[in-house]
Amino acid sequence: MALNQWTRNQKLIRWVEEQIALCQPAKVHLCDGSAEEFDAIAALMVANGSLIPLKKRPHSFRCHTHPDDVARVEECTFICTKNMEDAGPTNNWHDPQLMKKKLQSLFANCMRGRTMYVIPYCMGPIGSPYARLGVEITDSPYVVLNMQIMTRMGADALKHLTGDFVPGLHSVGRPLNPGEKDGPWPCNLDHRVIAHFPEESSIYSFGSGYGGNALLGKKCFALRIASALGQKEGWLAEHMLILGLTPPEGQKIYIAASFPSACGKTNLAMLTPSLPGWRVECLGDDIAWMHRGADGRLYAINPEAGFFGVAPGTSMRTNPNAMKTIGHHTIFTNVAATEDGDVWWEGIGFSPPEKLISWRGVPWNPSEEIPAAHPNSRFTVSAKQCPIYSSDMENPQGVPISAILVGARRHSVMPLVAESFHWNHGVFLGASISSETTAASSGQVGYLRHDPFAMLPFCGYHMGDYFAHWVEMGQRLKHPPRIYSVNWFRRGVDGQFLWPGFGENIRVLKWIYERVAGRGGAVHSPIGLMPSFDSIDCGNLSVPFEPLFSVDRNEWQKEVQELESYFQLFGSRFPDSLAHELRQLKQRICE
Ligand code: SAT
Ligand code: MN
Repeated sequence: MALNQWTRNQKLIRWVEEQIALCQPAKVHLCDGSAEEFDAIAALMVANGSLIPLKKRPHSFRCHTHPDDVARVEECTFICTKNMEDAGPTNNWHDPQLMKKKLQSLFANCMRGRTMYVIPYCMGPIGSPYARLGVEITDSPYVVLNMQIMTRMGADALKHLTGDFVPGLHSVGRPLNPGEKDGPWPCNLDHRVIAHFPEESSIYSFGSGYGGNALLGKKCFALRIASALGQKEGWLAEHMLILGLTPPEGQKIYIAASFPSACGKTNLAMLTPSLPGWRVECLGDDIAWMHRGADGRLYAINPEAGFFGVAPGTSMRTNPNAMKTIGHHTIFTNVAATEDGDVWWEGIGFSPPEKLISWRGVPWNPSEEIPAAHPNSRFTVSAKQCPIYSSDMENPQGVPISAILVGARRHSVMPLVAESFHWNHGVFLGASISSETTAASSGQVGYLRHDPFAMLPFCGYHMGDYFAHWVEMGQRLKHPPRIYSVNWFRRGVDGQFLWPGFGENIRVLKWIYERVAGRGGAVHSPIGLMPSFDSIDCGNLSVPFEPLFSVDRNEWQKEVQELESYFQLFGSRFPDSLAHELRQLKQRICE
């Protein structure tokens, strides 16, 4: 189909024509998002060996990425603003003009011998006043299939694409010479660049085929670009799941919760409560866009339509809803495979069969003690397949948020849960988050780093301004949600987790529910309000209360010192109100 029959949007036509001229693809495919299109592209990939159908799961596939292209690459991710200051001290900054020059030369002829796919998509329910449109151009058929699952992609989005949109250009960065056969997982490891231009809301990604670097609707648009838009326009784009929580008797509330990548957002979003009568519904597992409603409450939509979840550790014990979600119509990336056409990963809940194909696509040898599935292996699946999917996800106005959780992975210091004294103290709790790193980003795993609101890799502007924006949002809300810090990962002296987590996390949610309803008991601690011994329903769980909630003054003095030096990074852009919270904390700790 000709471009001008596909759309009448002149800006879109011009932009696509420019990218064709620049990238010189062999063919152009204008995506319609249909099931037939998905099947045809999947068939092409199956034919060239890059996608393998799974006999045991209807309409599902597995695939492998290049062994060195398995996670987000933060060191290759840039925020390009005219003034370096505006990207802030936590982002890699690049001069926009110089970056554009570099990109022009990287993208020149980069799609030679390949098909260029043009993907129109909508982040958020189509027609919602809070939804935003994007178009991704890519030469990766894997990206097309994933975008079809992860976003509202295709003809419907295109109908709404009459005006502005966020353009995103992606290439694996490996042009093909005439007669050259494509490799199994093309990428260009030496020239990876994921560049964001928040001042013009555009994205360029070169050289990587991994999800978070290549599915541009997700982290690039829905977090980095959207957070910068939100700051300008008065809303929030956050790395948060959204869930609905209904008690045995009483009203449903909605909760948003931030945790760094691979710290259990999907598990919490799909929680199966261990307490009878409680119900959790899933509205999203990764990203929330939140705005002020006319009633002065904070409302959230999930801009995504699917889950790109971490496979290892997912089992019928830890997340039965996820296991049921991925029974069909799922793409698995970098998992291990069984001989009879199924998938396997560490922590799936049963031993591997004798013969297994590792995530690298070769027979797995258990004696080598390297994981069969990559620790950051993923499943891509539509949210609608989740047994506790909530149709509230399609509500164009979003859902009112009663509580915000800011979580981290900390083996010590942070208690299971603490409630902030008030909004600014809650923002302080979010700003103070540090977490142990995971395999979701390339680099060392398990070291502690500051990760405010789990947004360190995703905030598209100066983090000091981001804190100020949070403070300001609270001032504009008549009924702001309560803010809680949570940590499921605290360990005892024996090195074992103190809290069982997963379905038992409902006990923490129950306490939060009761607090929100104005009933639950709490005691004052220097770092926030904590459940009193009898206000958290531990039933007959044998968990040690004291070590889960203890506030060690020595540890906390060090934490305060660390925060004092970290917050200096933000200079004059660090809000006074948070500096005040830090001073107050110091006083309470030293009392
Ligand atoms: O970056 S991804 O979207 O691929 C996954 C994550 O790190 O949350
Ligand atoms: Mn994430």
